Amino acid sequence: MARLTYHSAVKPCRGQFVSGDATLLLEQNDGVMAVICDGLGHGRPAFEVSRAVNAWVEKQTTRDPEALVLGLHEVLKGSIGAAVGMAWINTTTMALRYAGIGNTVGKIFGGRERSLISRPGTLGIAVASVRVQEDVLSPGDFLVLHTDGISSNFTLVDYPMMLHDKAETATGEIMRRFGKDYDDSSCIVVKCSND
Ligand SMILES: [Mn+2]
Repeated sequence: MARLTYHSAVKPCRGQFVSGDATLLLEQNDGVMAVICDGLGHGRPAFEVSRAVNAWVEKQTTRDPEALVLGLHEVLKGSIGAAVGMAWINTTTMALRYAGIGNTVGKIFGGRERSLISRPGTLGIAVASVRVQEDVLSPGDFLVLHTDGISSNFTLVDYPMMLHDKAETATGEIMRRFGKDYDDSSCIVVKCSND
């Protein structure tokens, strides 16, 4: 039976002690929620916004990405705003639902590489529309969510061993190989495997 393993990492921009990026991985009931967040700017104000995103998502009962994104947009009004990408994966069916607003990246590497599409905007400031993208993870697939502090155009050619690595190793390698020094960076890797 297929199962999920996952890992995340966050690193502050050079010269900062706190990160404006945050990640959240929640295993609940029949699924796993993965949220990646980039509070606008750097330092303490960005840190506070992304912390508020995590705190709010954690206490919600719905795991519907569209409802959560729209709810966050209301919660963040008056703040500096944030880019957020979130995926809910059903651990029985491996069905995935993704919604994102702003400049975060979602990709699935594996037998077939595909991108998860975020809509333009900034949560708390302006959101034109939300679209939920659906997919299904198969054993061997790696769901990768990251912020713009990681180069968005890396491929398996740049990291050929990824599909053989554990989620934890892949997270560290992506941060190390493709992270930018002068931006907060964060990454989530969710691996679907058969073992
Ligand atoms: Mn950023």
